[in-house]
Amino acid sequence: MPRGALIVIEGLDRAGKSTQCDRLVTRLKTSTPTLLRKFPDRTTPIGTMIDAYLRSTSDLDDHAVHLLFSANRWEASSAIKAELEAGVTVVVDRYIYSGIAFSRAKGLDGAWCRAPDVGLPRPDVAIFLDISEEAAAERGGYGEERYEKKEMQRKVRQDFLELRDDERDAGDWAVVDAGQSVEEVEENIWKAAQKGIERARTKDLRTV
Ligand code: T5A
Ligand code: NA
Repeated sequence: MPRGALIVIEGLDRAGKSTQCDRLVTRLKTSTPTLLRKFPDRTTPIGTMIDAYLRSTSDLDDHAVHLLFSANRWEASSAIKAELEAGVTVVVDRYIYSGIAFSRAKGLDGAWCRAPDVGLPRPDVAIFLDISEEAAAERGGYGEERYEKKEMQRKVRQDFLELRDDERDAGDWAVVDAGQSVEEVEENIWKAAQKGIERARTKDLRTV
């Protein structure tokens, strides 16, 4: 049985990740077993601490919260591996690239940020929904959580684009213009997802 593909959707806050993950999962499900996962997963004990931090009801050192985000991925990692091995395609709403980009934007060292995620299942494709901070800010609900500020989002976008250019990740990335209509974005994500599905058909799962 062929393994499932690990497809990651990344982007700035309000880029449309959740909207598009739902559409992608619905579409994939018509031909292959597919599951959606989201990070942070706010339902676990670690996720509860992250949620309190993001909603500014608790304060944490930047390094400590970075490690919590990574630990929140590690909590799910063996389940994700088992799902992929069982032939289930897993679509993930934010993953390691958010972890690195947001913490680097706060001034943490890049190599230090990468280290705790080393060994996690590596995406077959990471699809980055690119949007200007201005366009993202105009979308509903912006400004409620800790990182939803223009200056922070500008730095995070820069960081995401640097990650794309980093040779360690370059082959895995696809950039999609998220400023288009929901339907246009969906179509471009669908095309990019095929790259990951093809990779999963022909190559073993790697680690970060
Ligand atoms: N974080 C996360 C870290 O710092 N480190 C980490 O390791 C991880 C994993 C929470 C925060 O945590 C940080 C990053 C974040 O700041 P989150 O829970 O994923 O992460 O929260 P958000 O990214 O803020 O998620 P949102 O749900 O707010 O944004 P989405 O999912 O990108 O956007 P979505 O689909 O909900 O859409 C937002 C709005 O835009 C509209 C939608 O209808 C909705 O109103 N919209 C469009 N409008 C016009 N045109 C389109 N094409 C549209 N698509 C959607
Ligand atoms: Na979301």
